[in-house]
Amino acid sequence: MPFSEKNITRVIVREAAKEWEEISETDVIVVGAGPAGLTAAHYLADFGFDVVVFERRLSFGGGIGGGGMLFHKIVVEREAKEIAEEFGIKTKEVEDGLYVIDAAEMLAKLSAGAIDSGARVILGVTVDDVIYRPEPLRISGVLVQWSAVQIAGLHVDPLMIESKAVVDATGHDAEVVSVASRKIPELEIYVAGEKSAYSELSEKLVVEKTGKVVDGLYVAGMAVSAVYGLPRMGPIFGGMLLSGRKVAEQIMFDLKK
Ligand code: 48F
Repeated sequence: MPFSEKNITRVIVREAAKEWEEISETDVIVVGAGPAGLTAAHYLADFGFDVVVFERRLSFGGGIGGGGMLFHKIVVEREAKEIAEEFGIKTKEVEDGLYVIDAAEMLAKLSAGAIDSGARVILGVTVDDVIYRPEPLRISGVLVQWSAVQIAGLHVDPLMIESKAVVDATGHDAEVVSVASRKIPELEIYVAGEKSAYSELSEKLVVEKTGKVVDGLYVAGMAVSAVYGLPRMGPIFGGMLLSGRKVAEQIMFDLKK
């Protein structure tokens, strides 16, 4: 079957450009392919939304791969076990109510679960700003840039993607909510910054506080702790899974109204 180099180039450029044209207007943008973002993307896609996940790095999983201080295991509590199992992740109860999961398995299966549900994941793209509209004041999309351009420090204007909802699942820095707070003061968002560790309390509060920050902008996962000044929890990940599912359910409720 003859082909030459030009065909390879054409296929890649044409197919990627086609997808970028489609995603220029999408239902939900999830920022960050960590545990919270991947879980949210899976449920949102299952609910029937067009979902794009932008991930800064060229890899999945955020903090999953590092386990606990590079020990390749992760803990989830009983409340989150069913979500892990829905992704086909094996869990083993090792202490009362605490289950251990292999880090690589969780990383691979959450990623596959999000993609198999129909979410698009685009790696190597950083979200560095938001689109807003007044009256009613709301977030209506994001600005994206190749991570490589940012790392190189090049002055290149980003592209813009419109959406009905944006999920900040960027982890400890809550990057999307932070930029909105800094650049759109009329939103009156105050990012408190996360507190030191109190795992049990944090796991509960992170789920409770997951949800809408302002119209069009939602927060899930560790970013919730950053926004609301909650304690951190360390390498127990049940809250991330529960938070990802909760934000998806809230967006479904809000967008179906
Ligand atoms: O940090 P991360 O894993 O966030 P998470 O889903 O889970 C937190 C846990 O890993 C752990 C913990 C709880 O058990 O304490 O830390 O809340 O994943 C966040 C992902 O977002 C990407 C980043 O590379 C990572 O993969 N990310 C961060 N900022 C941006 C981004 C950005 N501006 N644009 C695109 N991706």
